[in-house]
Amino acid sequence: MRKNDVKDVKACRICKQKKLYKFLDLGKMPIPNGFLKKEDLKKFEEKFELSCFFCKYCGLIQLSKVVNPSLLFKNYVYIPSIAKVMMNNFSNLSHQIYKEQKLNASSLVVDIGSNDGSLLTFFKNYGTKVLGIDPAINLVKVARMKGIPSESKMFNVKNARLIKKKYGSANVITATNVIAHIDDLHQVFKGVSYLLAKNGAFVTEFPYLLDLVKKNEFDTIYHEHLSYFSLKPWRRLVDQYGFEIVSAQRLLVHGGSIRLIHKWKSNKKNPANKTVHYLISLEKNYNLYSKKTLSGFAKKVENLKYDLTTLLKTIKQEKRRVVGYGAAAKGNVLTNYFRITNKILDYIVDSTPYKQGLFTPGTHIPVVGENILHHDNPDYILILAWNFADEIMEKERAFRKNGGKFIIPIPEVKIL
Ligand code: DWN
Repeated sequence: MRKNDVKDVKACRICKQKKLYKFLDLGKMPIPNGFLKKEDLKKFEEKFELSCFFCKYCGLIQLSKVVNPSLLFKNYVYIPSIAKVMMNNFSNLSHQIYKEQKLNASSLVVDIGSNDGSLLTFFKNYGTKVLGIDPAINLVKVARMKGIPSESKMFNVKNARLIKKKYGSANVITATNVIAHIDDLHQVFKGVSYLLAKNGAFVTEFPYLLDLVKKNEFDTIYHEHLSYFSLKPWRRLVDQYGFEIVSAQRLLVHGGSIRLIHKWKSNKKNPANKTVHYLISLEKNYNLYSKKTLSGFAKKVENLKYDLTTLLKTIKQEKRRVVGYGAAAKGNVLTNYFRITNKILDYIVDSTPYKQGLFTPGTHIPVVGENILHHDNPDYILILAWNFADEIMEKERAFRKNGGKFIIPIPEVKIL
């Protein structure tokens, strides 16, 4: 491992305090989207510690280590456009923002972590100007081919200045499932403060910690996600930069997320304060910020590990076959931590072209297209992309009609 491949977190990312308490340790494992080519299977595979701190001062949950982003995001295989659920979410988001922010053809929408341009395509179809920012060169090329202007950069103050100089201020800045991936949150907010127009809106969407803890979604904890946000620490961060939350909505996507719209603070009455206070009260009533709750979460993970590995062992002893569905980053965390390898899952089905033909990191399970499943007859499908279970079971309803059974691992092990 090279010196700058990983660094220790010594202070809280939001409040800079050093009162950090480790409550979850998933051991060392490879990066979750580090899929391997066949010829690389015998090569040494770098593994990085995956454990979580709780900041006793502001409440932020964060990884104890930061893996160099160039190892994680330079050539990225995750695209949101595979899942209908995600595209519906982007459609709703763009419609809501276009209307509420009264956007028009002269408006500029900048998307931080724009991936393959899926979200911006909806804004472009409304006629607004769009610009994507993403470090993944491979996905920026895809976005450009779709007619979405995109810059292959990390978002920070320096690049915000370059963007403003070239494209002007942004009427809307969106950041969906990306803020949690960024180590220096203060750089992001300084960049947003510089780039956002005075009457602009900063729209963020990320998995909500209250859902993660309540629904045992431990496998969404991985090296890409440096922070796990809840309203209490998040409000502290936005407040530092002169923003206020003017809308807060809980969403079902990714196991439970939250969409927040931020505007520059004004002396106008902010009706969203009630919702923000309500959500923070939910967090406190659940004792989200207590060692007892977080240690209890770690115990629930061990129970889940016992339940699923015992079920799979029984299935294998009865000479029956199991395959996985959804070569998701979260699936690679679950299979690595539970040691579910290619000895248990014959393959994992995934519709993402970039993942097919590759092998999962650490567990070396082949990733195949749906057609392999449609010509095969396994007894069970373990849905690793459990956040899309309904969509997947609907798509593969013939499998169940032929007597096959689905296993859903989260929030608890269920056979359907
Ligand atoms: O933050 C992140 C979240 C938003 O998405 C990224 N860091 C990485 C990524 O995490 P993930 O890989 O766990 O995301 P998904 O979207 O839950 O992965 C689902 C996988 O399942 C994808 O590889 C696509 C696949 N899939 C499929 O093959 N057929 C999904 C559906 C719905 C399908 O029908």
